[in-house]
Amino acid sequence: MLQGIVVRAYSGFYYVKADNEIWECRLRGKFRLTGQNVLAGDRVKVRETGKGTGVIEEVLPRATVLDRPPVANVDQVIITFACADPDPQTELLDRMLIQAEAAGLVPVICFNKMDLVDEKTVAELTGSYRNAGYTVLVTSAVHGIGVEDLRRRLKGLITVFAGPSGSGKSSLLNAIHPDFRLKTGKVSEKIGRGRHTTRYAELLELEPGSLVVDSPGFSSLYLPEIDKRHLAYMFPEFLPYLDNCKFNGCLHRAEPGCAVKCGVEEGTISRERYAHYLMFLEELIARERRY
Ligand SMILES: Nc1nc2c(ncn2[C@@H]2O[C@H](COP(=O)(O)OP(=O)(O)OP(=O)(O)O)[C@@H](O)[C@H]2O)c(=O)[nH]1
Ligand SMILES: [Mg+2]
Ligand SMILES: [Zn+2]
Repeated sequence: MLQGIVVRAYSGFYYVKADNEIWECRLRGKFRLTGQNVLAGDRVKVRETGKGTGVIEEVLPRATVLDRPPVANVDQVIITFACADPDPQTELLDRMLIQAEAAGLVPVICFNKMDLVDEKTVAELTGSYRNAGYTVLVTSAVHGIGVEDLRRRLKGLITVFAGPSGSGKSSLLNAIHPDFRLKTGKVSEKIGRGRHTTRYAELLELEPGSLVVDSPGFSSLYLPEIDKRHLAYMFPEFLPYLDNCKFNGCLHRAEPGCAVKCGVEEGTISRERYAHYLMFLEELIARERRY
C-alpha cells in the first residue's frame, strides 16, 4: 500500500500526494460507518485501484487537528487579519487564539494590509496582543513588507494560514512564493467583506520540508470543548494574576478580590480582551447547562 498525505479534500474526493504523484482517492466504505472524517494534512494509507486513482484505507494518528479551517497535522497557524478592508474582528481573532492553544499549537498573529492604515492604528491593533505575549507580524502582501520575515518562519514546518475572507491569506502566499499563483478576490465594497475566493484547504510545497496550507476564510467559530475553569489560562496575559485571586476557583467575573480584574483596572490587561473572556466564559457555561 502507498502512504501519503492528503493535499486537498473536496466533495468526496481526496487528493493524496504519495511517491511524488497525486492520487485521486475515494474513501473506503468503513469511514462512513465510523463517521471518521479525512482532512487535508492527514497522513493516509492508499490502495491503488487504477492509473492515478486509489482508495484511502487508513488514516494515521493525527499530531494536531483544527476545526476551522479543517486541517490535520499542521505545526503552526498564522492567524491572518487585515488591518482594514475588512476591519479586523478581534472577537474572532481571540476565538482563533483559543482554538490554536486548545489544539496544542503556538499561534502567530499576522496583521496584513498595513499599507491601508497609519502607524497609530497598527500600534493599537498590535499592542494588546504583543503585551499578552503573542508573536505579532505586520505585513503588506501588496508592497512585500514583512514577507521575508514571514517566509523565514515557515522553514521546516507545516503552516496553515487561517482567517477571515479577504484578509489576504492567498495574497501573502503568492508574495512568499509567486509560483503558487493562488486566486485572490477583491473585498466587496458594498458589504465590506471578502468573497470567499479560496474554496478548500490545500497543502502546497514551499520547498522540501516546508509546507503551507491556504484555506477558505470564515467569519464565525465555536469555542473548542474546554472546561470553563481552564479558559483564563488560555489568555496568557492573565497568567501572572491567576494565583492571586482571593477565592479558589475564581472565575474572574464579579468575585471580590479578583486579581485579574485588578489587572484590567491597572491597564495591564486590555479591556477588550477581558470583555471577550467574559463573553466566552458565558458561552462555555451555557454549553455546560445544555448537557
Ligand atoms: N492594500 C492591500 N490589499 C491587499 C493586501 N493583501 C491582499 N490584498 C487584497 O485583498 C483582497 C483579498 O485578498 P485575498 O488574498 O484573496 O484574501 P484571502 O484571505 O485569501 O480571502 P479568501 O480566499 O476569500 O478567504 C485582494 O483584492 C488583494 O489584492 C495588502 O497587503 N494590502
Ligand atoms: Mg484565499
Ligand atoms: Zn479572579
